[in-house]
Amino acid sequence: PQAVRLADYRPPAFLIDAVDLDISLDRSKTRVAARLAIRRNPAGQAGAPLALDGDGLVLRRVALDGAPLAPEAYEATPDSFLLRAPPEGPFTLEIETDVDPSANTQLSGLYRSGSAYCTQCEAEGFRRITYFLDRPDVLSVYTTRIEADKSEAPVLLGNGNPVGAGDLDGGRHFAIWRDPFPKPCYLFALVGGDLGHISESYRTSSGRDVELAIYVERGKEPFASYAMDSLVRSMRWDEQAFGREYDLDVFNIVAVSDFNMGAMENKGLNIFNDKYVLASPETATDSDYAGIESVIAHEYFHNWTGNRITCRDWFQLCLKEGLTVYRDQEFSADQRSRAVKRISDVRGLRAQQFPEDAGPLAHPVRPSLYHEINNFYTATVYEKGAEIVRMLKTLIGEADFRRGMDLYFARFDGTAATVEDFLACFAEASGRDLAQFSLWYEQAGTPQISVQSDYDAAAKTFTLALEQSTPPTPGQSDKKPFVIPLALGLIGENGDELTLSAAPGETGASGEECARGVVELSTPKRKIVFENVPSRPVASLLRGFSAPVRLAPPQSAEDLERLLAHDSDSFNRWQAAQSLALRSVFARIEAARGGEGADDKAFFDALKRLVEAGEGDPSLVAQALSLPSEIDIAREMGKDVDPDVIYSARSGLRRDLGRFLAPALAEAHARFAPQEGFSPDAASAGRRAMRNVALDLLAAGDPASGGPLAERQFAEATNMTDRICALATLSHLPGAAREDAFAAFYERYRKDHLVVDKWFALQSTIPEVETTARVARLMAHEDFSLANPNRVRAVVGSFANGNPTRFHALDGSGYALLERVVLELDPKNPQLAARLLSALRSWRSLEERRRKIAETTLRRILATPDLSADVSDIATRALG
Ligand code: B3K
Ligand code: ZN
Repeated sequence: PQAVRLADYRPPAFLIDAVDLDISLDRSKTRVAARLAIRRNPAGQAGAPLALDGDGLVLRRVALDGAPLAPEAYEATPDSFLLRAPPEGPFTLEIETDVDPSANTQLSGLYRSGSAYCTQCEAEGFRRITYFLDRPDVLSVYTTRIEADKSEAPVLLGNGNPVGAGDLDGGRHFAIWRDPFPKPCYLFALVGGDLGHISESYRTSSGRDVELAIYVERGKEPFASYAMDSLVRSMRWDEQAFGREYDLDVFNIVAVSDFNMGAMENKGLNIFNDKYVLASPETATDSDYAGIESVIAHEYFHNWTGNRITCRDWFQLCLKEGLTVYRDQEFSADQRSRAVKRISDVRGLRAQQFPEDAGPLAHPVRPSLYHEINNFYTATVYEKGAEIVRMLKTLIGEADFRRGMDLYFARFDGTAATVEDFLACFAEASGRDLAQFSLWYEQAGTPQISVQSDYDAAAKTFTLALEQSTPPTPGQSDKKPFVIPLALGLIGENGDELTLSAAPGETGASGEECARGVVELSTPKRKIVFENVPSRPVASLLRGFSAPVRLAPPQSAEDLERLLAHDSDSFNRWQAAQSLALRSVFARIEAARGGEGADDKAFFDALKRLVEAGEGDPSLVAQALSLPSEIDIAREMGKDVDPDVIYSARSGLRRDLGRFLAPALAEAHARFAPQEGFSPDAASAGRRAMRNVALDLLAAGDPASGGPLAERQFAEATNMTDRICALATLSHLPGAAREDAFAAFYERYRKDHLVVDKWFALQSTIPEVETTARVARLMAHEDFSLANPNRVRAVVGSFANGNPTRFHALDGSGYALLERVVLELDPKNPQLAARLLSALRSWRSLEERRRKIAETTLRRILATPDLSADVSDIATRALG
């Protein structure tokens, strides 16, 4: 396909003010009648023909202002519709198309999930339903009439408010929905099916009543209650934190089992992957509960950031996604533990976005060119996009940030906006020039900050010499300096927090910087001198991960130990533990090559004190004990990565740590045994996290005692977190006990597809040679299907992204498995196939032998005939 460039943006030549749809649902032949009220855009190109987008459509009938169109007046293919000489004044175009929902395996447009009809239109699925100006800057008011067999689809849902319904002859019935808020077509949705639901009334802060409902597969209604609870809390939070109220009479959520991503924010009718709706203590883990809470919030928050204010074009995707991720992260932080939430968000950013930014698929948060927009729903656009919003708030302060948001909502409500529009509001609210700050949207790559520190005991001054640099990324060889907010503090000898006082003159930090504990690095280098420093301090840098950067070089072990014991910033205490663990892993790798071994005594002692302290937040202790993953370690290595070497070094650390801490861990495992009753709240989840990290380390240290302990916990568990964690621990211990546990788990949960996904996923990540064959067997299992994205991700996604030693096996068997699946899936569901293939995005950082096999694999895939735009785009850029 053609490259699309931001620089080529032109306003649409036509606008579509109103859309009337009449959709008659049928399994294989759904009739879509669209009546479009069109006029020329005064800001668009004069005299242009009307070119509508289509994708695989069958045209039945077309009429202009009520009269059938002569064949020479238009040109229609399945993928386009051209009206050669449209009227100069406003006109009505009626178009009737046929679509086949049953044949739609791409899960884009109108398709069937189970026995229900549903839609997914973002980014370009509406054109698979009817011919349209399928671009986000064309906003229309929609009225949708949906007709279906009443027995097959008693529930008929659309965008906006319900305005009519009735029975028809022949067992058919209809419902009419009207959405008064102009919206782009990517926010269109409909659902028809025989669904159960739960409902609740909500009164907004200004006293409007809203009827909330969540629709699920019949019989699953009780499992939607946590999602409903999350929705109500999200609605209240958005009123309080951002002054945003809901605006329709109803808000509906529908859970479906076949969905390409997490969920979709269609106006008034969110459609969800049921993984982010359904939960019960028996079937959902704490991280499932947290995921439901955040995705429900995310989609709800889109009502203002995405729907009321949408994007002018798809290059502006971060305008709604980065901002909405920022909002959902803040919501979860307020509902749970802010520190734990920050740690888990940063873990996610480093695991997903950093590798993307460091490899061939790197792109700016606002890209300037794409071939397939569906490949840009990335960690960079979403998670780094959220970090930019967070940095903006850190730089201008909370009050100006809120004023900027208010201005943005007031000024751009009802429009399709740009990143420039957004930034202008904050520049105005804060009086600050954000021109350099906007580079965060333009330049890809993760900045690296190096730090030299020097303590002058005679002068009692402490000097920090900071330097930033950003590596080249595809299409961007030279980088300008970013504006980087660096939150910091100084920890004195006794572990006390020192008051920052800057030396006067140009090397000083400003009084405001000192007071806030945030310095700004906006030049390539900056030297800062602090005075009145009584003894050599340790700098706690990048507190709370105040910017998406890498800090180098790592601090000394002694400094890190001081931070781990004393830093007032919980994030940096956790970071110190991670850094110490990384040091240990690298020392072990050196030792295996004949270098000096690791001396972990002080590190292990510090962790022991944490475990034994027994006070404070167990979830933070659990985070400190959760060692960097193999993927974290590979990323820190950066080049010539050998996953086998990483695996054995990390396993060695886990074994030694488990042995060293064994008594403390056994005590913690017992101390945090389940209490009466189950609560998904953060405090209870923290207790379970601590208990399970203890179990896992115990078993790593001594399988002979840890194994039976895990077996017992597996058998006696009263919730899914404890059960699946026990199974995960067992999964690393080869033998009959493990296979028995997997069999028992399957027997117990075989009817619950979301739990069966866990069963598949866990087996795919077993770090043993035999696993690749196991994965092939799992793909032949009666419950496996390429048609269900969750299942494919559970088996193949988990293998490719969560099992580094097997996926990167030296015999190429892991890549061969991925290649086979990608090519088989591509004709059916290209979006999913492309997503799976991006598991190879870091191939260049591998050691030579693996690098060669990965490259050959990518080249072979790219040479396959009839590849989708999605997969060929990923393969091309990965090789580029
Ligand atoms: N906006 C959707 C993502 C659509 C992805 C299309 N390939 C979900 C979300 O970010 O809320
Ligand atoms: Zn989103």
